[in-house]
Amino acid sequence: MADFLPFNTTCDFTTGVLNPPGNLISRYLADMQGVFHDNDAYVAMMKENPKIYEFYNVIIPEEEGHLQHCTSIVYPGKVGNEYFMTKGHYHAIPGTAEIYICFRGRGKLVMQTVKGDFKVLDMYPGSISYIPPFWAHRTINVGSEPLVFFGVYRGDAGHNYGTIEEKGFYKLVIERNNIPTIIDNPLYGR
Ligand code: M6P
Ligand code: ZN
Repeated sequence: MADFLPFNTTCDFTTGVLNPPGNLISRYLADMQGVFHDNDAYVAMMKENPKIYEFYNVIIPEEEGHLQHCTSIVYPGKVGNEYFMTKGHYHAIPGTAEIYICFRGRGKLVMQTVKGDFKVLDMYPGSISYIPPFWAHRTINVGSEPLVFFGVYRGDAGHNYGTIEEKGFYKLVIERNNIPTIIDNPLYGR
């Protein structure tokens, strides 16, 4: 690891774009079947298949001593009354934490554990959110501009999407009377 040389990446705080861009992953609505609770709204919106979010991963070895880091951009919008959001994941090594620093926009960071704990934090420019070991995490854009944030986590943490894909999150964030509102997920476990 001592052979790995220090380097800079430059981030545009407004757009979240990294230079060099590293590995850019874009997720469109078509990549998120079964993620949003209103399937009729999902099907109707698939005519446009909008981009929901994307993230720029700095290329780092997937090893314990390293730190993966990336920027994410979640676009504003809704599927039915549910805001655009990330898929969400546990880490493949579940006992590894993560930090998010928000640069732009308004978000909700939804977190849960397999034991049943649940927590939501606000994301706003300057917020530094700590996602402890064992907490699944998803980010939701509840504002009208892109939600842009930086994330950093242990090099070998990896992503476990399966648990969330099978069961979902315990709660959803929907718009009700123009206000982001947390409700029980009617489809949890189905
Ligand atoms: C953040 C980090 C990444 C994650 C990305 C998108 O940038 O947590 O590790 O990949 O958000 O979230 P997801 O992997 O759940 O689609
Ligand atoms: Zn993570």
